[in-house]
Amino acid sequence: MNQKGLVIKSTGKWYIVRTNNGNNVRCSLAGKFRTQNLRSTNPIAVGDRIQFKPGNDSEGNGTIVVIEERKNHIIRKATKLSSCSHVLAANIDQALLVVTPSQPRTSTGFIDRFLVSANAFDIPVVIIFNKSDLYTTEDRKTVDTLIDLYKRIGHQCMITSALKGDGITELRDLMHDRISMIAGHSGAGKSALINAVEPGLRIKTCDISDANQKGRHTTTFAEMHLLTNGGFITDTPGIKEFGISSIEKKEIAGYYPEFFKLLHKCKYFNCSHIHEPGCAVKEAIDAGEINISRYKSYLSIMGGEEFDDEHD
Ligand SMILES: Nc1nc2c(ncn2[C@@H]2O[C@H](COP(=O)(O)OP(=O)(O)OP(=O)(O)O)[C@@H](O)[C@H]2O)c(=O)[nH]1
Ligand SMILES: [Mg+2]
Ligand SMILES: [Zn+2]
Repeated sequence: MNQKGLVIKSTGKWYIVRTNNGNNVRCSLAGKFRTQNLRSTNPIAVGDRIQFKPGNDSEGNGTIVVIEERKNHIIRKATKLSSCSHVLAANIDQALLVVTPSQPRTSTGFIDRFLVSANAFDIPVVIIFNKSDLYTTEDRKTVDTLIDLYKRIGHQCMITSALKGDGITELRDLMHDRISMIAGHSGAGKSALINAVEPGLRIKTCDISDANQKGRHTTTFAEMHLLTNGGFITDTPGIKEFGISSIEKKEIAGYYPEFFKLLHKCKYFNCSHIHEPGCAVKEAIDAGEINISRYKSYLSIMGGEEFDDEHD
């Protein structure tokens, strides 16, 4: 008989499935799933609820035979021009986006692309500004400006230092009893933050490289960790670029909440806020009510070639 479980780790070849009674079972994927949806590099992601046939080989490996419907997921393309998508995590209550002003630097374009993808599934995103112990006066100003910007459009923001422990109690409270995923560039401190919240986990972390101030891709597979006080946190490998996937071009503006709020004031009901006259969004930008960095990231997404419908 099939058993139910939760995928807590995926290497692409093997899946570690946690059963309802807390056992971890190594499973492979039934062949039929491999050929479906070739545009995705991973038909099953961490967080998926599945059914498996317990194995009868000497190692007790199982075979995943049913993938239950997902409540939501965070999906991206590795590069803007890539034709393959990758699901970072499925069935999450919230996403934690780790941002650093330097070492490595996170751009607003990257943040906004992540937010658009999360908004498409109504997944709340908390922005975590990490490595506060390293901030220069300039970094601090940048972070304060970004916090002001993202709070205004409805995102909770936190400042943390995994190294010094700042903000870790708040982060622990935030993760309590929720299924969270953490994302960001390599070296931003995702694994270090999880270790700070839950020291028993001892996840491997690694210094960023001196030469280019970038991370070394220490975490290579997404993995869901159980929190002792309740909840799960999925650590993910660092991502360089965030290509939009599975969203149509005409939907993008709807995932910029401050643009969406003004759409009814635009002259055209289907205004793209790019070239139309009487556009309330452009007026709000001129009046300084909408941040120019948000409009720039919007134009970059709209001008890109990452939309699936255009590749078909
Ligand atoms: N100074 C300082 N260093 C930190 C902080 N958080 C993490 N680091 C360091 O930054 C480096 C990278 O941290 P990781 O936790 O491995 O980064 P990651 O985001 O998990 O990176 P990938 O697994 O490669 O995606 C490590 O040397 C950490 O010790 C912090 O708040 N302050
Ligand atoms: Mg890591
Ligand atoms: Zn408009």
